[in-house]
Amino acid sequence: MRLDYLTIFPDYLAPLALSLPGKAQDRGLIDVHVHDLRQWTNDRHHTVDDTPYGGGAGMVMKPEPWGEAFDALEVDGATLVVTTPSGEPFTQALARDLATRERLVFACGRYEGIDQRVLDHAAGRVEVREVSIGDYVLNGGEVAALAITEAVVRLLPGFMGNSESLTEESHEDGLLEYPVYTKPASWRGLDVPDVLLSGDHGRISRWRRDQAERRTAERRPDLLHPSVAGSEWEVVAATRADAGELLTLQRACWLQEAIANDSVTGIPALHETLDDVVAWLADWTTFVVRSHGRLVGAVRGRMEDDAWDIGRIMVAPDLQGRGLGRLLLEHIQAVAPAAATSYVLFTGAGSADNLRMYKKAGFRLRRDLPAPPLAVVLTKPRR
Ligand code: JD8
Repeated sequence: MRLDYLTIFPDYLAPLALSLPGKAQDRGLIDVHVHDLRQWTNDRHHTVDDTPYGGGAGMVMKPEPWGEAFDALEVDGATLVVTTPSGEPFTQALARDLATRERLVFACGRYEGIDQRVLDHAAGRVEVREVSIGDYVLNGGEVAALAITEAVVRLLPGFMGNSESLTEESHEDGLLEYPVYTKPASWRGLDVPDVLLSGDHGRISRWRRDQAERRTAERRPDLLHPSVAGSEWEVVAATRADAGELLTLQRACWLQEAIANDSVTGIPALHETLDDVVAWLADWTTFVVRSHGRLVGAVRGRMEDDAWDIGRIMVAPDLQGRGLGRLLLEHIQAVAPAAATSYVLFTGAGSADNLRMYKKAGFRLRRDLPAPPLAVVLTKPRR
C-alpha cells in the first residue's frame, strides 16, 4: 500500500518511521511519502492560508497548493483521507475498509480547515473520505492521520505475526477487551482470578466473554445495542433522583398490565409508594433510559440464589413497539454477575406482548415453578 501525507508540518509525521509503520516499510508492506504542502506555493512567503470569505475568526487553507499537490502526486484513482472533526467516525470497520485500498493520500489540514472547493474538486478524481477520530477538537489533521495509519497498517495481510490475535481484539467482535493478567499470580495483595490459573479453556473463554460483555455493557452500551447508536436512547445506571419518574412510569406501565390481566389489586407495582421505589433502588441493580431528558424506560436485576432475577422492565406507553423493551432486556442480561447461571423473570399470565418478547429472547415458560398471583415465571439458561 502506498501512503502519501500532505501537511505544512511534515515533522509531525516523523513517527511514521518508527514502530509499526516503520517495520511495515522495512518489510515493503507500505511505501510512505510525506510532503510539505508549501512546496506547491508560488509566492516567496509560501502562503497556504488566507482570511475566510464571509468573515469570522481564524484563517482558511487556500485551494491552489492542494490542487497543485494533487497534480504533482498524480492522485487520480487513490483514496483521499481528509481528517476533519466534521468527518465520518473512524471505526474498526472503516479501518478494515481502508486497508483494502492500493493507495491512501492523507490531507492534513490546519487553521480553520481547507477551502471546501479542494474536496469538491478532488471528488472528481479520487474517492474522498472525510474522517474524524473522535468528538473532540485538535489543532490539525496530523495526529488523526497517524492514528488512522496505525489502525489500517496493522490490518495489512502479512503484517501481524499471528493474524488470529486480530480477531480477538476490541471492536473486532463489537465487544471491549476482557481484563488481562500476567505473572506474578499475586501482586501487592492482588491475585489473578482463579479461573485463569485453572487450565480449563472452556471456563476461561466463557469468563473472558462474560467480562468483555459486562465491560461493554457498563462502558459502551451503544456497542451492545447498535439500535442505540445514533438513537436518542442511552442506558445508564439509575440513581435516587430517578425515583419519582420511575414511580410515575411504573404506574403507567402496570396500568396496562392491570388491564391485560383484568386486575388492579393483584399487581404490587401499582401499589408502591415513592418510598417503596427508593427502597428497592437500593437493593436492585437498576438502569434507566432517557430520551431528551425524559425517563422513558427502566429495568432492574439482582441475584436470587444462582439466578439473575430480572424485573420491572418498563417502556413509556407512547414509545412501545420500537425495540426499547428488547434493548433493556438485552442490557440487563449483559450486566448479570459472573455467578449468575440463569435468568428468571415473571410477567402477567395475560400479558401477551411481554410473553412474546421474552420467548423471542430465549426465555421459557416454567409452569413448574411457583409464580406470584396472576403471573407466570420464565427462565433462560445463561450461555
Ligand atoms: C483536521 C484543522 C483545527 C478544527 C477550528 C480548531 C480529526 N477528531 C478531530 N478533532 N479535530 C480534528 C481536526 C482538526 C483540524 C483539522 C482535523 C484541520 N483543524 C480546526 C475546526 C475548528 N480548528 C479531528 N480527524
